[in-house]
Amino acid sequence: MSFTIESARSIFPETEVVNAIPAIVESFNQLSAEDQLALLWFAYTEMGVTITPAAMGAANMVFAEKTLTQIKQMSAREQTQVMCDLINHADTPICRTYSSFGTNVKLGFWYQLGEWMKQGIVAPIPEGYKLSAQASDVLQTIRQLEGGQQLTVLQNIVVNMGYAPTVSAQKVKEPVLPPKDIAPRAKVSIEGIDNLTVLSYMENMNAFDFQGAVALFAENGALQPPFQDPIVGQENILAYMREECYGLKLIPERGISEPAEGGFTQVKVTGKVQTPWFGDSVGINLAWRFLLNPQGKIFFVAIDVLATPQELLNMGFIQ
Ligand code: EQ3
Repeated sequence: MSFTIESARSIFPETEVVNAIPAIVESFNQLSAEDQLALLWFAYTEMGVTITPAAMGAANMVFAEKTLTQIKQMSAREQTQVMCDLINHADTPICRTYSSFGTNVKLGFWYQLGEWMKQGIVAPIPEGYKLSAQASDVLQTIRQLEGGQQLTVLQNIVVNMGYAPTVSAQKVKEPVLPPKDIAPRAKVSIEGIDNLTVLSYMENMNAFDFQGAVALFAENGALQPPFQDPIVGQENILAYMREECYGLKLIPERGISEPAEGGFTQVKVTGKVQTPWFGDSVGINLAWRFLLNPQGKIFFVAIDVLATPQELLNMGFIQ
C-alpha cells in the first residue's frame, strides 16, 4: 500500500497538538466588533512582548501605505468604523484591499494602527471600556496560554479579518527577494537526525531560499501549516512560502526517523520557530512530521503547534 496525502496526515498520531486555538478564535468571533477590538487591545498590551519595529522590514508595507494614510486622515468615528468593518468582514473597499494583503502586511497594518492609537492619531479604545462577560472569559482563556500560543491566536484573528468574496480572492503578489548568499547559511544539526533532506529543508528555510526548499518536495508533495489543510504541489508551496515565511527562524532540536510502509520514511522533529515580529523573545513550540518517499523527496510535511513544552521531548516512545 502506498501513502496518499490524506493518510500521510496521520503519521505520528501520538503528537499532541494544541487544539484550544481554533475554539478560542471561534468564541472570539462570536463577540461584538467593539468587544473584539477592545479585547485585542487588552491582550496585546498585556502580553509583555513587544514587536521589534525592524520586523516591518519583513513585511512589504508599501502595499498598505495608501490605505493607512487614508485611515490616518479620517475622523475618529470613521476610523473606529473602519476597524469594526474589518472585524465584521464588511464589503467595503478597505476590507477588500486588506484581504488581498499577505499575513505579514496584515500584521504590520495593525501594528501601525496600534502605534497610532497610542499616539492619539487613530481613535483609541475608549478609556474605561468594559468588556462584556463573554469577552472577559475569552481574554482570560488567552491569558492562560503560553506566549507562543497567544501569538498564534492573535495572528489567526488578524489574518481572517477583512472581506474576501471568494476563497480564491486575488492576492497581492509580494516581490520575490533573492535568496541569501551561500555564505550566511547556517548548518543545522538535529539530535537523532542525519537525513539530508530534512536537514536541507531547515537550512534552506532559514536562508529564505524557498526555491531550494521546494526542490526537496516531490512534485505532488504537500505542506500542511498549523490549523490548515495541506497545500499541494511545488508551485503552490513556493507561493505560500514567499508570502508567509520571510524572516522565520526555524530552530529544530531533536527528532526520530523510522521506516514506513512502501519504502517511505517518516521523520518527526520537534523544536521552535521564531517570528521576525518578536525576534528571539518568543519561540513557538512545534513539531514537523515529515513523510519522505522512496526517492528521499518530501511527500508530506505537517507543521503543528505543540500543546505543551513537554511535547518537545515526546518522540513516540515516551508516553
Ligand atoms: C492595535 C491592536 C492592538 C488593537 C486593535 O483593537 C485590534 C488589533 C488587531 C490590534 C493589533 C494587533 C497586532 C499588532 C497583532 C500582532 C500580532 C503578531 C505580530 C503576531 C505574530 C504571530 C506569529 C506567529 C504565530 C508565527 C508563527 C509561525 C509558524 C508557526 C511557522 C511555521 C512554518 C514552518 C516552521 C515551516 O517549516 C513551514 C512554513 C510554516 C509557516 C508553516
